[in-house]
Amino acid sequence: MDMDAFYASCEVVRNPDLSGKPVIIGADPKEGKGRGVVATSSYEARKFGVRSGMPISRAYKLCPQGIYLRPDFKFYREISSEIMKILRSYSKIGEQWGLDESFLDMTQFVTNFADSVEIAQKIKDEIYAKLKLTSSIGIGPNKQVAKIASGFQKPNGLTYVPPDQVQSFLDPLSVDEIIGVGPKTKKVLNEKLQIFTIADLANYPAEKLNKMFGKMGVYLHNVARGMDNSPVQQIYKRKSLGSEVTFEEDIDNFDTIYKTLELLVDKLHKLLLSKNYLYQNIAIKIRFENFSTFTRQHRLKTPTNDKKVALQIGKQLLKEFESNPKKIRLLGFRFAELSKAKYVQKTLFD
Ligand code: TTP
Repeated sequence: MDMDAFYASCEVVRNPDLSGKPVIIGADPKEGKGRGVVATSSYEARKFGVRSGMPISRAYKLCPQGIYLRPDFKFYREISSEIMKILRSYSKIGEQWGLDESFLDMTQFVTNFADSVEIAQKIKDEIYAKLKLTSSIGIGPNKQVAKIASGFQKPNGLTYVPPDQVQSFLDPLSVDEIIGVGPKTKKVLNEKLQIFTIADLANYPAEKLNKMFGKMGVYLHNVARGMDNSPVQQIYKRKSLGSEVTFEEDIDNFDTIYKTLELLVDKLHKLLLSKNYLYQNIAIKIRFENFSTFTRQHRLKTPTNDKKVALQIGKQLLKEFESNPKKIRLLGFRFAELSKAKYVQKTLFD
């Protein structure tokens, strides 16, 4: 189950006047001069080309008439816990991803796959009745297929992939539909191996994938053939790894800030690897001399343990503060939405 345009939909619930309008959640666009990115947008805003992760200045160019709101995580968390409560009443075996996604293992409640379609519709109806939010559900014989199916007919979708149709469902899809295949892996698959669709991947020799990607290659080969044995389990959604530095003296030199960020990322990344975690969310915290404190966070599409990505995002999140004339008192960094790594990805060119 994956909620539709989650943050934006929550805002519409709070203020029904926004219904049907292009709502964009993220940084302040400051009439096109704003920094930072789009967290999400309503489907109406997506018609203008607005997408998650896009610079807010670009979103503003595409959709100046949009309604731009800063995220209110506390509110989204409250709604999220209502949703998860509803899901738990259908199955105790659940695995929550972020605030708005969850896998449910329905094995013990159904005698055949088709039964779960009816249950999924009930879940969607109950979420809508109680919270006025639409969700999309995918049903399949494993998590990978269910997740891809959940995004297949968004928004307000319900897609059922019976076991004997898994391969024909997966075949035409782009490789980056697979959990863990981000832009970098997609690029290597496309450009080096001429693999574009999941069918291309399924037909590619397993040994070659293995050589190129290590354990990730085995994973790719299996999921392209519809195989995924990973259990639905409670992941470490509440866990995070963070640290803060209060400077001896307040500073205004951003080179020092970035160096400090590097040290924090380095230290926390070692810890992350030693605990075999992946992160999906990065947050920074900055406190100025007058104790005004700001946090910024960025959520990745898929979990990773890549240090470079962490540093790059951390720097990006800090950028908007560069122009602030006040001195800086404290800097914090946090890896959040941690999950256990199921496979260890080699660097792509190993
Ligand atoms: P998603 O489930 O990826 O997206 P969504 O719910 O906004 O829209 P849909 O699934 O219908 O396409 O993300 C869930 C929330 O996480 C989203 O509402 C906002 C947040 N988010 C970010 O903050 N940054 C991002 O880059 C993404 C992708 C999501």
